[in-house]
Amino acid sequence: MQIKIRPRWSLLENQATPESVYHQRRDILKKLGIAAVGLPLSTNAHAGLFDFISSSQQESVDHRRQLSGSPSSLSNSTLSLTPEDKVLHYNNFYEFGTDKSSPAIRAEKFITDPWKVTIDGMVNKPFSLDYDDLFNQFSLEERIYRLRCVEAWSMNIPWIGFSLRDIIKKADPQQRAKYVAFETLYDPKQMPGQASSRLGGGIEYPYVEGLRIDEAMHPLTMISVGLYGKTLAPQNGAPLRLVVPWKYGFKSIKSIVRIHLTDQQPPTTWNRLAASEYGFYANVNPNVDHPRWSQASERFIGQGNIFSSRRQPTLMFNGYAEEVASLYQGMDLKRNY
Ligand SMILES: Nc1nc2c(c(=O)[nH]1)N[C@H]1C(S)=C(S)[C@@H](COP(=O)(O)O)O[C@H]1N2
Ligand SMILES: [Mo]
Repeated sequence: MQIKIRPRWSLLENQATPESVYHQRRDILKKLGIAAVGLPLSTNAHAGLFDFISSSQQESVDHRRQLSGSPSSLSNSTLSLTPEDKVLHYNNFYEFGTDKSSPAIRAEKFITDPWKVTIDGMVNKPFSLDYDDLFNQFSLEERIYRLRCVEAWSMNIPWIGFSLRDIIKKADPQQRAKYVAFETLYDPKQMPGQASSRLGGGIEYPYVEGLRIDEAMHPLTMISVGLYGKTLAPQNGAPLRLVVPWKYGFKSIKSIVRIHLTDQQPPTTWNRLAASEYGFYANVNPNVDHPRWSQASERFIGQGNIFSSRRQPTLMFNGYAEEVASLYQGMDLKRNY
């Protein structure tokens, strides 16, 4: 059993969750053999405008695998988490259609096992991982992160996974590698949005994303393989997706097949589509508005119904400024949006 040094953002979870829930949660995670490193959650809670959308969804079959041990009810009773049902039914995954309810329906039969993801480019030891490697080769931990979509809604999600840097280190990166490029699966037979420009929102596929190497190596940057105690559902980017909690959600690319180290800043899907609206950095920033709407506040998707929906202020770097602001020292964040 490895001992983890808990960073600042993991310390205060017991202040955010009722104590009984907190302990219950720890017990469950221990049984699952997963290390829990939480983050302080603020008093947000309560409903989102879109609750009625997800509650009107038809229930689809849940194919997700329990990650191990007993059934997990972790934090379901915690107000500050976005309910699992909403994480599963309110999605952006344009490969399966552009409206929020489509991915859960259209991705239901998406094949995520077998899977192959390749780490290559400017590394000394390129390698590939198959489906089982994702769950066996890295020590999984749970992390509750905020997710802030550029469309000004947000969720708090208990992800399971590991730091991206665990993968990168294993590949022995070369000094000249300055960026990391990511690519989603290209398979129009399975992904109807890739076969039809109308369904897929006019995006050029495969979906691609990128990070600077220091962003990629930051311990908060995560590869997620699960949420709410189970493997990811296809609509959330199974079997593996990126989670960069201080950046707008579109950086957190789903269903990854390639991680490529390079010395050039890689193209990114939303920047290609509308460069004036979506930059390479896409750091959450309440002081830099989207050309068409304010980013100063967000609608939190929580428990409850449409009548109790609420807005909350958006936080600089989505609440992770203390951890990541130093990465951007001296940079003009209005120009590098
Ligand atoms: N391949 C791919 N990854 C993607 C997207 C997408 O359309 N395709 N949408 C992004 C956007 S805009 C957001 S907000 C998040 C949503 O993740 P979730 O549906 O798991 O909440 O996924 C991101 N990753
Ligand atoms: Mo998004």
